Amino acid sequence: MRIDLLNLFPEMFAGAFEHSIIKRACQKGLLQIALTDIRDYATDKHRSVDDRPYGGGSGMVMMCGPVFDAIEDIARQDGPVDEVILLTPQGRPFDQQTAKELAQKQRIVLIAGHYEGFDERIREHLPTKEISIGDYVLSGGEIPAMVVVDAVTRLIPGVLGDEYSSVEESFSESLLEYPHYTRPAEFRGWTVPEILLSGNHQEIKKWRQEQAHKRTHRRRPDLLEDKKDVED
Ligand code: 4F9
Repeated sequence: MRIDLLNLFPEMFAGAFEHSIIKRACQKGLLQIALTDIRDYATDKHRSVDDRPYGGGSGMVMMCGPVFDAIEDIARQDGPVDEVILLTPQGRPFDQQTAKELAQKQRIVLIAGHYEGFDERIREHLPTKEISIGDYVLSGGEIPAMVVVDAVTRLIPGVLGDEYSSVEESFSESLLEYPHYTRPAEFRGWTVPEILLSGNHQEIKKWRQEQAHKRTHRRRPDLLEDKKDVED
């Protein structure tokens, strides 16, 4: 899979993709990340990518020209683009289901803007989708783009090793995680639940399922409601 990231601060992404699972996915050739600086497509001597809003008001707006030129240029490179996505607070709320859908694609383009937002003609006339990672305002779309890359990368076939078995996932999906423990069995007088030391794998599995359900019910009942919708 190839992910193109159009943005104004490519340096922000440097560290984010050089560790752990994303790094491994790139090394294995399962993922290719291409950063494009929108500023490279500015046409004036100040390399402007934003301008004051028509109608007045505070803040700056991302201009059409550099974004259209950048998109059209990268679309000419490599294979066809399956999806162009703007990261904005107005977008579809990002969730695991969306991540799964994106992980099926061969090539996606994520556009991370800055300033007050994009000129409306970008969302109207580029074939884009919009994704929000949550109801809060950030300084720009860079961190949301990193969130999407991380969630999607984990779902590309072959990226995660055998340690994440599909059997385990089938019940934990859409539930919160059960409690985890590691050595020592006693720390400052606090012990690990007896069952986990029992070696009885069937009972351990049952206990974990119960814990995951209890925790989800208590903290995120909305997740159980969602699940019911799917089953109905
Ligand atoms: C984008 C917030 C996606 C949440 C982009 C300011 C944003 C955002 N999800 N906030 N620019």
